Amino acid sequence: MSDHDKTPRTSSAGTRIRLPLGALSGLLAGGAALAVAESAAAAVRPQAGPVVAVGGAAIDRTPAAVKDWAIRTFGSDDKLVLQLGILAVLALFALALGALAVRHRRTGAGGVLAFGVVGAAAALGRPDSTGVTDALPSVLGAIAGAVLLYVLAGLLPAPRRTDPGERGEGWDRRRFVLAATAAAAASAGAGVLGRALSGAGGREAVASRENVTLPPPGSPAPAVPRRAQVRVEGVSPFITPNGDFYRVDTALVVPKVDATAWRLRVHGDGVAREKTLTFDDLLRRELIERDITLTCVSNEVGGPYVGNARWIGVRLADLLEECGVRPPSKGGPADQLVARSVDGMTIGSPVEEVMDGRDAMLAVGMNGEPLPFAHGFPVRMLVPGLYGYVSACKWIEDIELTTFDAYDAYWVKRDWAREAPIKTQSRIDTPKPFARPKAGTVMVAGVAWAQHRGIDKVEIRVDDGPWQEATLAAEDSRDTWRQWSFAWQATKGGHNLTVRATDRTGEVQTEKRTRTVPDGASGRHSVVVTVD
Ligand SMILES: Nc1nc2c(c(=O)[nH]1)N[C@H]1C(S)=C(S)[C@@H](COP(=O)(O)O)O[C@H]1N2
Ligand SMILES: [Mo]
Repeated sequence: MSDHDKTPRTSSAGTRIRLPLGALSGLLAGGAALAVAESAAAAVRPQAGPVVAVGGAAIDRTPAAVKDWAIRTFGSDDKLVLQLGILAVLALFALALGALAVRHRRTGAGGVLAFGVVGAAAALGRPDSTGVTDALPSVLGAIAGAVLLYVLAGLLPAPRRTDPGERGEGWDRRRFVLAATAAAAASAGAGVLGRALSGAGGREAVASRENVTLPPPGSPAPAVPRRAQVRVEGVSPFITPNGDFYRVDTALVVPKVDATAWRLRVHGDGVAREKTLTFDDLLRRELIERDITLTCVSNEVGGPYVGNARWIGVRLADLLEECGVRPPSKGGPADQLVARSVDGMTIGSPVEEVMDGRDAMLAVGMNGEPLPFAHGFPVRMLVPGLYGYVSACKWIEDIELTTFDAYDAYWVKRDWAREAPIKTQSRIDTPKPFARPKAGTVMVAGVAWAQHRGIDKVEIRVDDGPWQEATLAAEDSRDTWRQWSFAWQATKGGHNLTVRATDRTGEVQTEKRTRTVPDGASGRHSVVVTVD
């Protein structure tokens, strides 16, 4: 062994690995904190977990424009991206706190506790928070993480070697590796346990949904006209299957509501007779069955956030009348109906429209089955002709009659319009953008909608040519979209196809492009294709 070999090599190696080992300890502590917190949340309430709570708080504070951008960019994956983002940020902080703990054990551990406070505050601040127990997951997780970081940091190699001969001083590699491995295994175990528990949490809800038998509607919908569906490949199906129906909501965890424990309360200004209804109360009433096309205000021109389903439910206007509610035009004091969901969402609809004779309903069924959980089981509201954010409250549990002056609902507080009838729109489903059809007859086809007004005409323009009338498919109802097709004699080269619809009030879909905020996008959909 040369002299050189006697220099404090192991010690400097020990010192050099202190920082990465510290960071690793931070990561392990963060993982343990999350695993404990999320499995505690699974046992208490999935929504109380720090990731979901912080994510929910972030969604509520996201400016409309950013939310819009997120929906546009990530589509239905927006919530997944948000949660991965939160995890990435947490991982960075965990690494930093671990590195800090190398020198300052207490401060590093204290930092982990501080994150617990943030998670707890977010959970308690959620509109659906059920009380102080919601803070528990974050607090327990943070304590576990802080203790672990403190212990692991204590097992790191000592900062400086005085005697190079003493190999193991301050650095018990075996104990560190053991502790770290045990921590990782325990975290993984807690994570698995959490998953199992959260699966069990919704068991009553799942059973209650399986036990629902929808009674036959007293007022059935007529069969969809056979010719409502154009026979052109690439056009959306006239009825959107539940599995393909777009989903837009703020829920990071889909609420699983037990229908047997569910109640709906109707109260507020001008409600002479308050009511609290059970799910069975609703099923015992006369049910109506209607085809209604639902649209999201965040749908871009040509976008996918529109779907058509056959809904079964209770006429909302009848129920309100039984409670003594009168619309403003008949002297009622309330002009706004605020629907509240089990997850704290508030959606405000105009009482006048809800009671003007249209088929506003409390829906219990969608395309022949109880509402899917993601679409509002056990009960959601629908008002034909209004965007979802002002009409279609999912997981509804409370209806309050009030005024637009007195109360701003969730989205209105975030820059969206108080009232938002659906704008007349049309979309080219086929050909797809940048398609390369062969010259000759090319079928252009798609959908157009102006719910509760109806579609009377759809026209197509090729490049800067004249508007040419498309063939309308049969109309199902004026509350549904309408399909159309156009046999285009396509000539070689690049072409731009534009569509516009005219609704039954005679209004032609405007070419003026607006953003989705505050009351829905306007403008015309066009598709660029190259004909070979
Ligand atoms: N509880 C609750 N209901 C809600 C929402 C929500 O975020 N939470 N989003 C609304 C919006 S913006 C739309 S467009 C429709 C979408 O309904 P769907 O997801 O069934 O298509 O639900 C509405 N109801
Ligand atoms: Mo929406």
